[in-house]
Amino acid sequence: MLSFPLTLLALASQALAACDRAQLQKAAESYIAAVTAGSGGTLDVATYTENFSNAKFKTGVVHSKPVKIGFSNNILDTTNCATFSEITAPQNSPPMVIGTQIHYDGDKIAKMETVYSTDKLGTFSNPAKTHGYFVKETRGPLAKKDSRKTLQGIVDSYFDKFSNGTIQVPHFTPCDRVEGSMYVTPDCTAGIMSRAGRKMTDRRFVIDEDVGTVSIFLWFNGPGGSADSHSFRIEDGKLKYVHAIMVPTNGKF
Ligand SMILES: *[C@@H]1O[C@H](CO)[C@@H](O)[C@H](O)[C@H]1NC(C)=O
Ligand SMILES: CC(=O)N[C@H]1CO[C@H](CO)[C@@H](O)[C@@H]1O
Repeated sequence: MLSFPLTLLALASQALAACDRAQLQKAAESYIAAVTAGSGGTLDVATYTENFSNAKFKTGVVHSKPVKIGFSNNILDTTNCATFSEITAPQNSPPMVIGTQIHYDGDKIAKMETVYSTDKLGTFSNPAKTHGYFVKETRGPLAKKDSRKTLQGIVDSYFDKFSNGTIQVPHFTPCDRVEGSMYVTPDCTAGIMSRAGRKMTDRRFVIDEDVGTVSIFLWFNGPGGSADSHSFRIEDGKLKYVHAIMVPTNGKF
């Protein structure tokens, strides 16, 4: 009888521990190590998707073989117990760009989603060029933090702009957008093709206020459109960098 409440207590303290920044940092580093090792490491993943298709973590495309990582960046969401890792592997065979959201339940991985492009798969995909753009960015912790609500609001307005062109998204000049081989600057919101009724659905956020960075996974143009990973660096309420990894699931985006 005594063991029951004790177990609950242990579970509760684990859940809190996993959402601690230091713990999430360690978890993100274990993920990067698993990508490098290629066997899935010791990670135990309950639900896994690749380009929004259900897949098996250890036998899917991305985590079944060692990946030669060129650059990686992790963000930590202590409110949602989640991380987002962005990886370039321009020297890998095949070259890849990878975005992975991981959602923790205590110290267990409840759900992992990976969107990846290669030199042959994805919109404007070009891992070598993407890598070159990513490594030039500056992304330290921010002195003045925006709230979660502000950060998510800016990202929502970016995607709402696809169906309502009059929406203005605050941004720096320059603000840079990287979409594979495409580099859009000094206005990173330039070229958004607005059309009434365009759908940007099933938005899943990972938000790190310390570095003003938001990861969003969504169906670009609705279910069956493109599996989409976008990330945004926001400073002082304005966009600074935008990244996109987009994989059309039916040949068009
Ligand atoms: C489009 O956005 C503008 C500016 O935010 C807003 O005033 C307007 O109501 C929006 N239109 C529609 C159809 O949602
Ligand atoms: C369009 C496309 O190639 N999508 C792929 C995304 O990844 C999954 C799992 O590796 C593949 O099954 C899809 O074909």
